[in-house]
Amino acid sequence: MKLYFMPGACSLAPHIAMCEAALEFDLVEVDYQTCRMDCGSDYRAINPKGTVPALQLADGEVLTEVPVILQFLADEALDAELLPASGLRRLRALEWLNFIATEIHKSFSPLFRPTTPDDFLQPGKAQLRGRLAFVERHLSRHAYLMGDDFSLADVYLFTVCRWLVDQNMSIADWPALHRHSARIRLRPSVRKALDREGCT
Ligand SMILES: N[C@@H](CCC(=O)N[C@@H](CS)C(=O)NCC(=O)O)C(=O)O
Repeated sequence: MKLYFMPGACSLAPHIAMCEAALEFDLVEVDYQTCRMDCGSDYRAINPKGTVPALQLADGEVLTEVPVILQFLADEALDAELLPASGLRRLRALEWLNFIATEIHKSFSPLFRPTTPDDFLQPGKAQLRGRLAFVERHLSRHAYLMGDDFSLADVYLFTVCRWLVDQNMSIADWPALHRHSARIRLRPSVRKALDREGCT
């Protein structure tokens, strides 16, 4: 398998997942500005959306969208128990993946864009704060998003919360979220993936 990534971007989540599952894979870095890969080719030939992550499977098929790739990886490595296998617990985990994707991950996107007008930035940050306050209430009662069990939802949450610092927002404003991120960061898979992406 081949994971197309940009350092520190949302592609960090599947990268951590693959390390967590001890799967074999190659990494291909995509340049944010040019959308080109190390070899010089245009990444849009792999993923026409131009976004990372993309996961190329052994048969050449390409999967995109973080929650979908995370589900694929969890199912590839069932023994690693990265997501509940089925039933209501699986749906609860998917609720978290979807919430992180649509309400947190995508709340960050306009904040990073240099073209976003100033009068959008403060409401955008306020919306993000509201979403994080919801997660904070949950994590003040549970060690992980799925309760006592670590899952890839935690990995995705960790990945997007790393971006708070880029927005001059302190994760310490959400103490339970802060503790959660610190706990996830301690996992060898997380340290390995961060290291390979040249991130702290
Ligand atoms: N819905 C997509 C979003 C992916 C996304 O926004 N990726 C960002 C990095 S976090 C990206 O590739 N940005 C580059 C761009 O938009 O050109 C997914 O879940 O994979």
